[in-house]
Amino acid sequence: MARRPNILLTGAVLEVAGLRRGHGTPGVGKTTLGKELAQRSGLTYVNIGDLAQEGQLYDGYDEEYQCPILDEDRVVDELEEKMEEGGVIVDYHGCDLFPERWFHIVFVLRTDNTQLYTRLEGRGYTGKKLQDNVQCEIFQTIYEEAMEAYREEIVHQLPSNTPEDLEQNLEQISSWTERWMKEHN
Ligand code: DAT
Repeated sequence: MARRPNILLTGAVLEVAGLRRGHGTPGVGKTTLGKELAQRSGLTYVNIGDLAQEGQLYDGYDEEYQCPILDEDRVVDELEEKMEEGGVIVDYHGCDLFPERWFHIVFVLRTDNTQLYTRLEGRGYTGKKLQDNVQCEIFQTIYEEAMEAYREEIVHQLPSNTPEDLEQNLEQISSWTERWMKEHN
């Protein structure tokens, strides 16, 4: 069977417990991009929040953020076999829980704060949850986390503000995937 790459789509994340380990995601467009990319490229889209929900891969409950806490070890075990086969697009708002060897490329989606704020408000986020998510986008927490967790050459930032950005990101990642497959098969 042809070798296919594994892609990580990540985005804004916060340092404190709760959201990053639960399944609330900070609306930077990972799901939209990931699902469309899967359709175009034939790769398999995996949303870590949904996976955890389905398998109840939780370890306790975070009272402050009012969401379940992800059991990271069980998530990694659950995905190991699929990742070894290749051809998986992983969508999660954190990145240092995954083994480095899993991914051939990592994309960190960036949304301007004003837009992120509006989108999150539209989802009903308020108070501390809203503040923390916007805050961490300002400080580029996730990008730094990605640069530490993976080889810098494979970590890329993608703007995710407009439908035009989405289309450009799709084209860019699709052609990268085709090139990767030509080189590795
Ligand atoms: P995430 O999976 O990161 O939480 P999402 O894909 O669910 O984000 O998108 C959150 C919202 O933003 C959703 O209403 C769709 C919209 N959106 C996603 N990508 C966008 C883009 N490039 N331009 C404008 N809106 C976008």
